[in-house]
Amino acid sequence: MDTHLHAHHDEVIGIKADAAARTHVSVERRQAMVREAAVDPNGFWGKEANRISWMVKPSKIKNTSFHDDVQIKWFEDGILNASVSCLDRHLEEGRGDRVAILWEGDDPSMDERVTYRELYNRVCRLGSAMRRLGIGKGDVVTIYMPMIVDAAVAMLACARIGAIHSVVFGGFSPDSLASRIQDGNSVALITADEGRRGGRSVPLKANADQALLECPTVKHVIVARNTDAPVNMHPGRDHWWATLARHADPVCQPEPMNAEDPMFILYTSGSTGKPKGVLHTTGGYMVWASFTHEVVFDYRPGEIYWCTADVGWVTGHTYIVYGPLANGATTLMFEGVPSYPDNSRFWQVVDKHQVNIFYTAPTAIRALMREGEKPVKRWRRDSLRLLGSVGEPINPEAWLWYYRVVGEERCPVVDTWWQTETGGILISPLPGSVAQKPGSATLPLPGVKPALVDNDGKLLEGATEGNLVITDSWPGQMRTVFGDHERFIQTYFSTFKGMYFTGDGARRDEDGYYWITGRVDDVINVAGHRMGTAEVESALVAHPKVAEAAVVGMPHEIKGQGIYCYVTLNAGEEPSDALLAELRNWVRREIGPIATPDAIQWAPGLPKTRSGKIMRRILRKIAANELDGLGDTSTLADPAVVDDLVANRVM
Ligand code: 6R9
Repeated sequence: MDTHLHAHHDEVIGIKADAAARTHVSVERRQAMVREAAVDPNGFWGKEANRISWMVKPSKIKNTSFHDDVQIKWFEDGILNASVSCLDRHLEEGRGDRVAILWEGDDPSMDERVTYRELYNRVCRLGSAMRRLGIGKGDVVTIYMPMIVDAAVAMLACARIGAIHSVVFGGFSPDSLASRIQDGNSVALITADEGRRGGRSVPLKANADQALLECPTVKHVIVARNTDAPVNMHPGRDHWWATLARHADPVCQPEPMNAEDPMFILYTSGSTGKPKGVLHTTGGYMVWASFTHEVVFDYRPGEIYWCTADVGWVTGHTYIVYGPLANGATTLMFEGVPSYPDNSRFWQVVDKHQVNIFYTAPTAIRALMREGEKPVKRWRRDSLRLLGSVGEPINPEAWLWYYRVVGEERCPVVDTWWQTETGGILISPLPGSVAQKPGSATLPLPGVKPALVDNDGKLLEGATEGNLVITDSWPGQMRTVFGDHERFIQTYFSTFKGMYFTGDGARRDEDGYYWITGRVDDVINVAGHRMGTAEVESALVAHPKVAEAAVVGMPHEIKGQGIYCYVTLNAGEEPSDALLAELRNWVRREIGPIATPDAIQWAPGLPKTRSGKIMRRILRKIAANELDGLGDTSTLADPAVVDDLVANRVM
């Protein structure tokens, strides 16, 4: 990990008077919430549960244990449907004409405003159509969509009929899509003809067709028209969305769901090669999404809120779709990229739609920072009042640039730490009630109990550094790994007994502020995308000329981490530039463009212990060009391989 991320930064940016005056979570209210959530979690979360709609209100609130056979139940006798909180309720309470989704196309001349009433109608028609196809409660439906309104409609329609959605990022390859469909036993796939990003098209339907060759469980494919590109339609299996919707019943009764019924699966990388299906249930997730969206972003009715993530990631689920819609917000959905048509696109969109709250990733901030202030200053940005960051540690330099140049020192910055597994934000300042320190996610939200432990699981006190764990449950927590509860317990609750292990390391300072230092496992974070090094390794060794591969993260100016690969070829194969290019493309094709290697080094041998374990610590150091601290190499089977790797490091 980049050393500048560790830079201790003592600057404290106080609570801005202006921000404090406008925020409704005052210092006192925050303290009261923290106290109440700690002392009386049942009382506190029982009350917060009222922020969403229930068919039957829960009487049991918290029933959780991180010990032995981990049990996590929230609101367990409550009955609800997530789509009702996001749609019906707003219609009943007179918000039907408010814009729910403000869509901005990749092409700057394209946009669309969808009111809560229109969204409700679109969701109901798709939900009815899916029911007609025989899809219902508990069925898994994979969604492989571009960033268009229909992506949110598809998610909500699944929620409405009780189907479990599994959104797969539109940038993933056919193989990655297929393995996620297979793992979930999906019965249906919702996709589009094509997606568009940065002026280029993404052949989603063609990718899906290829993936489906290996997915016999999928009986129905629903295809949205987006670019109007010609696609193959497989008779009996494939349906045009518009045709289904035209003939569908406009009334679609919401499926009554128990609070602990599954709501969605989202695949995420871990230390092994196989992505995990993180499973979230209905009640706790919705309460957490709504609560955190309101208090962290200080959301006020009527405001325009923009999260630049993709719905293929958890940030898109919780902070583009469910959190904002549960709160009756206007959520901006952007199809494009920050650099198209030029590097001022974000700020042009902020002015065009008068965005008040803006939430993006450090990698985007660093990329824009490199282009200087001019593209930012071309636009006014005077509607902005709050800025957020998510996805990876934000280095103080980027934080300060975001705060000073983008926000003109007027907007608090919320650096929000969380994970796919946590469902929503766990550590973040609440604007106006927590003084900011550039580079720190600051303090836990009410009801969140982080701690630091050493490698033996001993709790560390005071200002220190260690493994970040959470010692008690919060409503938005994942409940299991889909189809593999043993793996859930193994991954998250066995490293440190009785605690949820995040996989992250962190430092805690004298004020109790948390500074996340990055992953302590074999997961790397490339431009905010989480990736298991084992996934890239297995893609590489699948190539016929590759004997062995080891992949590590390396510091990268813009992306935070880049992908550094050590590759050993089969006997008789010769390294060449052509093979290098071929391997890069191979990984892109196997996983997707986000996994493209930044560096490939030919390694005649890899540093291994006598028992055959690859010493990744050494490989990380070489990739980072930290050649002085290679440590003890005497336990290696063949110490000479290290000299060769050092002499031939690339970049
Ligand atoms: C929401 C999301 C989770 C991992 C997490 C950590 C890193 C996310 C961060 C952050 C430092 C922040 N991470 N937010 N690190 N500061 N504000 O990104 O989920 O894709 O599952 O990634 O991302 O390493 O463990 P996910």
